[in-house]
Amino acid sequence: DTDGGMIQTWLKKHLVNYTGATRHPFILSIREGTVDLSSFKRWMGQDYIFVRAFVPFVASVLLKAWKESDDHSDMEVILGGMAALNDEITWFKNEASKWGVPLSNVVPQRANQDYCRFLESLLSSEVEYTVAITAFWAIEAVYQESFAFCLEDGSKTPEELKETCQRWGNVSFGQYCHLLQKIANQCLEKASDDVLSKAEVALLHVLEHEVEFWNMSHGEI
Ligand code: HMH
Repeated sequence: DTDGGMIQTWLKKHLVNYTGATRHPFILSIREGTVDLSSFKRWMGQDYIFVRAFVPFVASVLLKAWKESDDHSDMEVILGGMAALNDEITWFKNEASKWGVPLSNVVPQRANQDYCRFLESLLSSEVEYTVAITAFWAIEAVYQESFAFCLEDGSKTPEELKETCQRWGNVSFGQYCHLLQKIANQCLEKASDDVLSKAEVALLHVLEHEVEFWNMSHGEI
């Protein structure tokens, strides 16, 4: 673990949790081509609500970077992430209308509410930049790893779902996640033990919320 930094160390330590989030049965079913389209639509409606709550969280990370980071490029990477979210909201609206998913009356399910509440808890100025950027990286990385897996050679992802998988599974989203990981590692390198343990807990919370989020696709409330 000499150059992978703290994130690499944590991913090894919590590999079971990470794999649970990035190789969830819902993702495996997309990759196998056996996914139930009503599950996919349910995920889509819920994720649109999540992404809308994700924007203020990313804005708060941007604010913390501006105040607390000594590296100017951090802000630019985070700003790029915000710009991508702007596209993502437009994409959701188009994609949902193609699938006949009405976004205006989606009822947020319990797991979604819990995840959004967790994001809200990280908005506070009491939450250190290091903790927030670690959570931010983890949230993006889970989607990147999950959807990239559906596009690997040998996957049987249905043609009509490939565009969704591309959204998070593409190479440039992967590079962006890598930049977030680098920023998080730089912060963690300088962090106190107290902040380190808070960041590790935040990472584990993200992984739990992501698993619960995928679980919602099954449909039981
Ligand atoms: C639940 N996690 C969830 N939704 C997303 N869109 C992302 C992560 C990545 O942006």
